[in-house]
Amino acid sequence: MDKLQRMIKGKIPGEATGIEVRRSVCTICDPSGICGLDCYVKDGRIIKVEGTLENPNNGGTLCSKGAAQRQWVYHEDRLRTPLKRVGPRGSGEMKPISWTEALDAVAGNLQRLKAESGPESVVFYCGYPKQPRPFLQRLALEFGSPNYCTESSACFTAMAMSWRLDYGQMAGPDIANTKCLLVWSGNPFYASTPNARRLMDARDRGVKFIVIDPRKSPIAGIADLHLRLRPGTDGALALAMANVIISEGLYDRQFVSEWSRGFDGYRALAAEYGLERTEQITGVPAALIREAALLYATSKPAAMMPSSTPVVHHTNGVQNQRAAAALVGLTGNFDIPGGNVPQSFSWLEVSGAGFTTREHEFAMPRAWDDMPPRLGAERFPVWTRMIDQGQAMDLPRQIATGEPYPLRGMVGFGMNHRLWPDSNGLMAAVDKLDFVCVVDLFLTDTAKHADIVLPACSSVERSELRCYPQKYAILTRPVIEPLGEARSDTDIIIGLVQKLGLDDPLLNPAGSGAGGPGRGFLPNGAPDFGEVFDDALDWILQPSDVTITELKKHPAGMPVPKPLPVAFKKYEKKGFPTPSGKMEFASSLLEEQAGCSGFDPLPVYNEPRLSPVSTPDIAGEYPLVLNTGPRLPMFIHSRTFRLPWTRSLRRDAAADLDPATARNLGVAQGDRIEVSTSTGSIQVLANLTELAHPGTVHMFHDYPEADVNSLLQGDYLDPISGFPGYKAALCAVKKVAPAASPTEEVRQ
Ligand SMILES: Nc1nc2c(c(=O)[nH]1)N[C@H]1C(S)=C(S)[C@@H](COP(=O)(O)OP(=O)(O)OC[C@H]3O[C@@H](n4cnc5c(=O)[nH]c(N)nc54)[C@H](O)[C@@H]3O)O[C@H]1N2
Ligand SMILES: Nc1nc2c(c(=O)[nH]1)N[C@H]1C(S)=C(S)[C@@H](COP(=O)(O)OP(=O)(O)OC[C@H]3O[C@@H](n4cnc5c(=O)[nH]c(N)nc54)[C@H](O)[C@@H]3O)O[C@H]1N2
Ligand SMILES: [Mo]
Repeated sequence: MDKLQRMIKGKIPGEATGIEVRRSVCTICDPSGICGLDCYVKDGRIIKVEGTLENPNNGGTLCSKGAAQRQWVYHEDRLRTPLKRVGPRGSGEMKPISWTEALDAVAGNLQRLKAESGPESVVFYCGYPKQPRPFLQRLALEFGSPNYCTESSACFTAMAMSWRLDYGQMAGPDIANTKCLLVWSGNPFYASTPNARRLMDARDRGVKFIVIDPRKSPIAGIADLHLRLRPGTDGALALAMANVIISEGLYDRQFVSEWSRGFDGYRALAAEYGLERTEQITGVPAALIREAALLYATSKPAAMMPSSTPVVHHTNGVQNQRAAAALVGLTGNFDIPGGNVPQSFSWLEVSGAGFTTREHEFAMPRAWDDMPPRLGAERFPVWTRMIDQGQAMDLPRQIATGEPYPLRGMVGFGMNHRLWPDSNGLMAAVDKLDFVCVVDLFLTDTAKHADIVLPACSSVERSELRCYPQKYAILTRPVIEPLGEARSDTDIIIGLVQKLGLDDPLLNPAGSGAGGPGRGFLPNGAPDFGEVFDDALDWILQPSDVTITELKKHPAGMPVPKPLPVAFKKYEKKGFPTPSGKMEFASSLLEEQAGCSGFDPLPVYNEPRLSPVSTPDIAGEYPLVLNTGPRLPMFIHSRTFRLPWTRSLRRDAAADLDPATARNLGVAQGDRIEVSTSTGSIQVLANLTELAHPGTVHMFHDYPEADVNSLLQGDYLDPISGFPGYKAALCAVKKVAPAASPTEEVRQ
């Protein structure tokens, strides 16, 4: 082999080899793990990927999913053309059609439904992808439908709502300056490797870790204290900790008396959670609860790290999360260096990136009051008051009942029916709609039910703006041509805005309905909306010093110019953005809803709706707690099952059981078991692991062959947020067949 061939084989970039390193981002995890991605491109194809060294989030690293990027981008199942359904819904019988035909069909059906049943009859939905969201919301509202909703109906929002009920705003941990980190759920070693690296740095600095998690997760393994509670009992635990802190006189009297509302009621409520009683409820030894409360209250400053989901994935989730968040104010750790610091929101669900944008104005071209009520408005009034989206968990109900008005059409970007509890029920409901369009990279099991399927492209084939709490921003440009006729989600939305002839000075500047004023056409024949997209971003960025022109000069991203300074104790000047202007141990908003069950103004503890304590009769038949969706390092929701590298790391759908629980059931490693609830059953392999909580079955979600959400009831929801109780239902486990071979094992 000559030298050049060896250099090509070694993928050495340079003129001689014709290999160019182009910068992009990996959005396989979104938004917590948007990692900088260096793509080695030769002859228009990515031949290798690496993490971008300059990117402050990943600093040159990539996780197993990011490393499998090329299998994601070039997967043989990638959609390459728009499709039209020709067989029955769900059959997957589709025929390729042109973009013109596809967009005509979507726009035509939307106009028809609008004329027949009003614009509100069409639902615009976005799954886990974040990039299209402000654009899709703008399209929905301009079309006239209030029914814009997203996967945030089951992720993050309820946690943020809980903090907002207490403080009027969310406040993240100032990890860099803290002495003690109270990790209230969250497993960054599996769920966010960039964060895990920051936590390891904190650990090296001697920061104390307290971890609240039913499982012996990796972070629990390095904690000073690990409180291993029964899933869904967080509220009781938090109140018991408050009780210790208050009765030992360790709370911040000045903050509480000057800046809080409802403390007396809160103190009385906490007093009901003595250590022994709380040990019985949570399973955490009394002495350990006390020790954790003392460590958190006496370490100054101390920060709490909430996760976006596990605490609020419960039928009692918002109140549990409120009780946990209340400890921050109680101990005087709110908005101080090293405590929990609220920071303004920048772009695409990232706060604290050091600049503000006009994202909200962009996404909200109309006011909610000018439109009919949103999805879930009546059932989840607190959500509707606080969140600028519909609550998607109400979809099956409204489709079935037609109340308060019929829903007839749906446009779903990255829509995965397996997200919903009673996933099959949701799919059956969607099948009743008159018209469904799904936009995805793959012909997923959900997309097979659509009338029109549009091919989206991956992050390396599109332009997008992203930012980081490290005061850093990046604007990517496509590093390869889109596969086949795939298009970016935002281009699809701009195309629809123009096809529908919507009056939108930014996305339809020429006001044409004919395909737009782009700069001509892309090599794959699509109209080039690059300028429209860039101009829209520039408009959005107008209040900041970040500009598209400057970003273009820095393909790997750049530090935000003149980042907004981080200020502390902002409430001393402006008060809290709550109705009372104070931190609310007793929530004014919930007070208004008094009478609805679970809507107590104080963060009361109620058992999960299904639990060995609340429903002992059901627990007689289904004695184990079903805790679904614990993250696995190699999978992300439904996305990476089909990639050979990631799938090889855990081939079989499996449920985790602790060895003692398994022994009692007569189950051994690798045995085939049936996990059942009163709603249904699935078969998976048993994975015996000390990580698992005794008496609990932990099962990752979204496996096509074993969909754990088909075991949950569709109305198993938190009454305040509408979030599903993914993390505590009841189930039974039965051995179906012994392990196929002694070597058959699943690992984590
Ligand atoms: N690899 C990978 N990474 C991901 C994802 C993925 O699917 N795969 N998903 C992304 C998304 S969308 C999200 S929202 C985040 C979630 O990120 P994390 O919350 O960090 O991850 P989880 O594994 O869902 O939950 C964290 C821990 O919460 C514990 N837990 C479960 N139930 C309870 C409970 O009732 N109380 C308490 N205190 N703890 C409980 C679990 O045992 C687990 O160890 O991860 C993101 N990152
Ligand atoms: N049982 C249980 N269920 C859960 C959870 C749990 O813990 N337990 N977690 C919940 C949480 S926190 C979350 S965030 C949700 C995850 O929510 P989902 O939206 O179900 O997440 P994904 O399966 O990652 O993505 C949905 C679809 O988006 C497609 N997609 C990927 N990238 C793009 C893109 O750029 N454009 C377009 N148009 N499509 C794209 C994917 O191919 C996929 O089909 O699941 C929820 N469901
Ligand atoms: Mo999530």
